[in-house]
Amino acid sequence: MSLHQTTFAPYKTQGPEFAIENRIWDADETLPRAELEALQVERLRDCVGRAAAVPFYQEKFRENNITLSSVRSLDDLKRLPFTTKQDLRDHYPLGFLAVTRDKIARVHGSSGTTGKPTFVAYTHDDLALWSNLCARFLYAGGLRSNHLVHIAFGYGLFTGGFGLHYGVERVGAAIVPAASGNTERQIMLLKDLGADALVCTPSYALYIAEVAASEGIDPRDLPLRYAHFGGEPWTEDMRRQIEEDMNILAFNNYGLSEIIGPGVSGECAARRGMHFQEDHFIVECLNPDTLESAGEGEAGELVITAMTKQAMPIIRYRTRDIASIDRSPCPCGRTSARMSRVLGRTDDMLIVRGVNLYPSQIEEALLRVEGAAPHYQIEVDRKGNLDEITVRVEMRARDFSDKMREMAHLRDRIDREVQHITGLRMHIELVAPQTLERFVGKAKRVIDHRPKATL
Ligand code: DLL
Repeated sequence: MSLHQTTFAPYKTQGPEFAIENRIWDADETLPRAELEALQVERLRDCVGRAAAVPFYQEKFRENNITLSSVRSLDDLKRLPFTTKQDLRDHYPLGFLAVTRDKIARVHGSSGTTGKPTFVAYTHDDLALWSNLCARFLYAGGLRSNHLVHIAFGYGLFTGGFGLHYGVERVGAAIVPAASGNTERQIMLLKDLGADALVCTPSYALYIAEVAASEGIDPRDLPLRYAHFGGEPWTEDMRRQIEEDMNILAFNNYGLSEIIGPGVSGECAARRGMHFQEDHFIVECLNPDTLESAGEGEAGELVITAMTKQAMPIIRYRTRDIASIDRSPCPCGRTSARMSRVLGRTDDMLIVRGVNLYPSQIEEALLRVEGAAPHYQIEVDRKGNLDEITVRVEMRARDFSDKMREMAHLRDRIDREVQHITGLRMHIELVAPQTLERFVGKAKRVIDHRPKATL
């Protein structure tokens, strides 16, 4: 029996019908390491060639004397420039295009620190690649062509909905494109249509289970068997809870829009980390302060090069995500390195109900409202199974009033601006002047009570 036919029993006490047959979607997932690395060098060179069409890279290459002949091995990656979210912002909206605009097939985006998103573009080939990469991890996690998949990710600029949608289609399975919101309706669809697999953020799955229970429906009785969760951090404890609450097997997948969206890495049936799709993305794990390689198995910032994307090749993108990389062989037979859960971020980005949120967005909203002082505090909690945000805004003494109507009006205006800029509903609390803590050094504006993953 070859490794690829191994059957993995889930680690929890579900029946044998949950055991996952380990099948590989495409042969490139099992390329011997030497071949994989040779392919990476070839693709990295192609990528540098294509990136030279982007003014940002052109300039960086010139400054650092980088030509195609300087890229001969993977070691040469170290000489290439980093790319940050700020670089993408500085070239808003599509200054990183390496193709002419008529070659673009789609644009997605993710929230930025201000009201404007960061846009990413795809050619038709990029979209085909993306579907295949999503198909790989979905298939690794038990999805088969006879399944029905309920997708409860937003369909829009966010890459979650469309990315997973076409990945599921590529596997050949059927889809209920439920999109996000209206949880009662989601439960009705899950129950009546009988989806086998659920695709959404892990916190939304917990919430679905909770709402179902409150409606007198035992979520364990739903026909669901598998779930593919991603888009936000979660923990092993959360996995256990969701699996128990819903009687399913849950898999983790990771991605970010700047690189491609979901499909950057995902778990196989062994569930010992997320296989990085290294034939398309090179991953480095660096100490975020020194930018030296983190030691084997040590946590560091993931820096990713998207070698094969045509519309927007991206070199050494600093993800700000902290994780570790495991290069030991995996029993599933895939030869790629695996990343741990995301353990944290090097910046202050929060992910709330699957939406990326920067405290500076809230600051921007407050600046638009006369009377809201610059002192604010954001508290994030998981109430029941739903992320909730409270924003406490300190009033300026001269605007502080005992007239209920005036205060309510001010609160509503803040509420509207915050929702307009972030796309999220939050509780807005106005507090009296001089009540919020003041800071000498870096302000600590965010208090996040949600559980965090550890290595
Ligand atoms: O969240 C892409 C995605 C959608 C991945 C659906 C998986 C499923 P962005 O909106 O650009 O893209 O947010 C990317 O989300 O840098 C991480 O901080 C976080 N993130 C994504 N997946 C995971 C995960 C999508 N499995 C940012 N665990 C990334 C922890 C995750 N964090």
